[in-house]
Amino acid sequence: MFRISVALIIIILAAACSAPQQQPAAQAQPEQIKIGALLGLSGDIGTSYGQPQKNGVQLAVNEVNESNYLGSGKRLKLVVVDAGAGADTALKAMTSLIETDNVSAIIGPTLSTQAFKADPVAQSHKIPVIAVSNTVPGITEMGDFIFRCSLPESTVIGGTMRAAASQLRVVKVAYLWGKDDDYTIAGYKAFKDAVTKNGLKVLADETFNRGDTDFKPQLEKIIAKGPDAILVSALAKEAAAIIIQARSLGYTGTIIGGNGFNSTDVIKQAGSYAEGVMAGTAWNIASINTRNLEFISAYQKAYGIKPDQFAAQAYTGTWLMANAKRTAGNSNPQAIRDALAGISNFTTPMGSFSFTENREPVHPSVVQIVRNGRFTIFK
Ligand code: 1QQ
Repeated sequence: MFRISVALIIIILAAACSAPQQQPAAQAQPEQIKIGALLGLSGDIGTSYGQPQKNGVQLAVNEVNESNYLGSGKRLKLVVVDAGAGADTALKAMTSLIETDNVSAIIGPTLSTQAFKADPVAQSHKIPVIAVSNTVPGITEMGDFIFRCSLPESTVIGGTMRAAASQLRVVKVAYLWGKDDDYTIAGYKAFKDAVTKNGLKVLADETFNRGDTDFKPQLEKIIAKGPDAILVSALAKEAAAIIIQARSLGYTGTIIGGNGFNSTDVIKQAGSYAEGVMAGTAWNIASINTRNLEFISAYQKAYGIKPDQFAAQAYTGTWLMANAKRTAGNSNPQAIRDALAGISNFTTPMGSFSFTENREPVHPSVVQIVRNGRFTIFK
């Protein structure tokens, strides 16, 4: 009896020891590759630029992760910070992304004015940056870790003014530009170059400051001279107010803007006054390349609204960064930088994309005009 009991206990113990483990096998945690998005999510640029940019970045990160683009076990981890609307806030946010969050690459910041202050921090830490909306000359000259996928204002405005001169027979023009922001100053200079190249006649040259809301004194002077077109270099909030006030004062000529006009928020704010407004752009919703159609439909599905140029560029910049990370095969910022520099003919919603050896974008631009409340391609 005793022997049977001992044998039974031994059998039970042996069975218990060899029983399969009940705890689930420890899952290997995916390797997190941190990417920072430094975007102007508040102040006068939050709704017009920062928000669509955030949507674009987030959509690309989701797609990269869901498709296992970086290889199994590797995931992008997105850290979004608000760069605010000014240069000092951008500098602070850039410093915290690099020194506290330890990101290995950065998308942004929204304004060139912010980039000139914040990007030197990334350059000195040798962390690669892709600007997705900076259009002022000199951005990539800050250093070999600074790239951009946003076409410089000079490229885009040149095409717009050629089209205005040849197709709309614009001959006499007036300038209205912001004199305290790097972008609005660069836009003015680009307009001036294009005006000279096309042999146009300048009737007036008026300025304003960022944050101004009343442009009637300048517009009255301009309109009294009778220009065929007013060339406006302004950020979104001022752009919408200028369009509304020019039309309210009875101006019926052409209003031409630069990159600052390319937010759907400008058209929304200006409503029917925006009809006929022209602007050069790096991207247009009517471009029917397959990658663009995929992007537009994914964006609409995710957010229930249509993307604009700022969303498209942020989405593109994030995919470029993901591609560089995949090529690099690790999170080493120097390896990511080198892989970015080698990108050529990458398929994006903006067309086939390459960087020049100076880290500037190469892809087609388009001229657009507002018709029936939306941007359409000007032909
Ligand atoms: C710049 C711009 C602005 C219009 C971006 C929103 O082009 O600051 O360079």
